[in-house]
Amino acid sequence: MSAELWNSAVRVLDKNWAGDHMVPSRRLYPHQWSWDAAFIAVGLCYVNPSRAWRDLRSLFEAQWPDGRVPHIVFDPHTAEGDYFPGPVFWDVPAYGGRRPRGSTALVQPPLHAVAAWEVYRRAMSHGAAAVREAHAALEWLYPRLVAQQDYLTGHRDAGGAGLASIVHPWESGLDNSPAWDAAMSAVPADLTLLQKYHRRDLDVADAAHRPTDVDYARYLGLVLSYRDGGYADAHLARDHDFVVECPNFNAILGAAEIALAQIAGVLGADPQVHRARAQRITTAIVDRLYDARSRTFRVLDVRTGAHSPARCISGLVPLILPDLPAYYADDIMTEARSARFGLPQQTDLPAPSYDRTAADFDTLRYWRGPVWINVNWLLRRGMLQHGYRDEAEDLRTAMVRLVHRSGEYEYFHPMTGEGIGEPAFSWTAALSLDLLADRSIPAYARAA
Ligand code: 9WN
Repeated sequence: MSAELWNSAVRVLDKNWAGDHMVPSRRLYPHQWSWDAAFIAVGLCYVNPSRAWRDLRSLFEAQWPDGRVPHIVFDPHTAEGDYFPGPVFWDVPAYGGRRPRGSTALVQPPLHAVAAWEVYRRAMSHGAAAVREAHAALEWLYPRLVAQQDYLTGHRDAGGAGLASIVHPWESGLDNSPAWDAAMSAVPADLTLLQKYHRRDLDVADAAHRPTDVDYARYLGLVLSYRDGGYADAHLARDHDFVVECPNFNAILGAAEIALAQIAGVLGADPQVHRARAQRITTAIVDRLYDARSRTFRVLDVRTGAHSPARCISGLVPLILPDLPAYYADDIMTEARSARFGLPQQTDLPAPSYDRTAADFDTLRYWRGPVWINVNWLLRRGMLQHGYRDEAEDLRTAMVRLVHRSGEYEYFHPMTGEGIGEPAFSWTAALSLDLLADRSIPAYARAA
């Protein structure tokens, strides 16, 4: 089983390589996506470390002067009509010597430092030239990764407590999650936008899987209002209609500082500053995103100060923080094992994206129920981090079994395991390689 899955995952990554970057999938996502590149690098480095570095480098070459790393870098060879909303809709001006309309203006979870560290620590098994390549790549990336963190904890600290706010559900990576419903209900839905603009996702994907028109109108409206303000971040909490702090996004922000501490150590820079930042982020996540009544981590609406009522997989991801006190790690594991996320007896599948017991649990619609490999990969990493080795191993085998049985799909039906969304999806393929190869306890275990 392992060899078969390994070979087919490698074939997916070969097919999706576009010369200097990887596309998430050929049909639905024909450009480069930010957090996809991080997940992809984690697995691609086993078979082609040079491509893993090239992909990360292509992404960071599109970094804005203010430090933001765009959520999509547009491929100039892809026609405008092949993806919506494309370059013309975003209308990003030229910056840093790059052509205009080269990227979006949103961000995604900053998993790249974690990915860079993973690619670096695997370079050893590829020989001396790969180690030299990895060292040079880290030197190039390090200041850029730091600038990314500074942007997120500076410009995006709309809540004033040292966490990053996201200003659009697309920034979360968990786009259509019920975690946004409460905050999104206050965002105007101008349905005439859908007469003006054509939803290309519905041409290539099943409407029952994709966001509703009302949600999509809100997505477009949020981009247009951010665009009208020149994509500036001043006064976000006052002027922007959607400003939230997400436990998944901020846990990755904290994990990035731990990885930066490791990278700084290799490069002779100061690791301590990163460890201190990681600690501050963990403390702020606990202070602001933990709901003591339900003993879960929730999305916080910065504008209203309210926690989202939805229990989503994003609330389990703070487990990746090594400094998270055991008390909270235990709560996350209780939630993960419960009927809401746990592996029910009739299936042996990884965790769904949303509470299985919720009345609006949806087995098909994007991030509202289906199983995704990337967030389960994060959850497993957190389990290893906090010593839940048996559960981590069960989750690893559940993921490998699922992808082997159903194929490298974008996501999976949470009851049957059937593959849905895009086939030949890059991060599912890449993370399968990592899950097949890596049974070790991560070597970054605890911030000293
Ligand atoms: C919008 C590319 C991206 C992922 C996101 C996933 C989806 C796009 C969409 O695809 O988002 O960015 O059309 O919904 O939700 O996590 O990065 O794979």
